[in-house]
Amino acid sequence: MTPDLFADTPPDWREALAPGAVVLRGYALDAVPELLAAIADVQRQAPPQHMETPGGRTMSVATSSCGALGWVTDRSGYRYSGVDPYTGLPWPPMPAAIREMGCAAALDAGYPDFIPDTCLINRYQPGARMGLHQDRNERDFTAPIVSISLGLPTAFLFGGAQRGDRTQRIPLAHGDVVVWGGPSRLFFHGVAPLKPGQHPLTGEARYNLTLRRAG
Ligand code: MD3
Ligand code: FE
Repeated sequence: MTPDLFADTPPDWREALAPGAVVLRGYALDAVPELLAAIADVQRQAPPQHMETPGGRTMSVATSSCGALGWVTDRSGYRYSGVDPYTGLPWPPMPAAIREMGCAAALDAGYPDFIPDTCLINRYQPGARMGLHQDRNERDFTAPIVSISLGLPTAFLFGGAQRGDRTQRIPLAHGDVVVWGGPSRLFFHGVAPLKPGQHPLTGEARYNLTLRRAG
């Protein structure tokens, strides 16, 4: 038998962030044209909106969704809905390019059975941010969440199971994919304000796609 010195060495594009959380650096780069076309197609049918939080504030991030369900917020709370409150129509179907990227990343991170039923599309323009929160509107926390970052870079704030736990700042760049499962699935997290800049493919914007099993 030939000893393989590298057999147990993880590839250098795979970084463990916390138990269950894996960053796949540059994982989506080859699929960027298809992913950006898919985002444009969804946003044409479900225009991004600055939704209102239950506390009455307007989100700085503009959101839309695709798939059987979409994440919505208004004065009555955060939840998933089968209907886009802006158009009154069902959400557009999830484009194959988005679903395939999400499933491939989940498989590579150890979740072969991930079947997403929604993808939330977050658009950040300079100054837009997301405060520290947990994602707990989904029914089944054993399914991971896959996030794909495109366009301008940002700092992702990643805490722990308690709101007061210290946060680490994780840079997320164009093409990075993160899979959040296991204990990290319910960790507090947020996004620092987007710094002004121009990205050659997205202009003054960062897009984040989060694929989830919500229903
Ligand atoms: C860690 N979005 O939409 S993606 C969100 O960049 C959200 O737009 C951020 O947080 C964004 O809810 C972060 C990364 C992410 C998504 C869900 C998570 C990280 C997570 C759920 C649990 C732990
Ligand atoms: Fe979140």
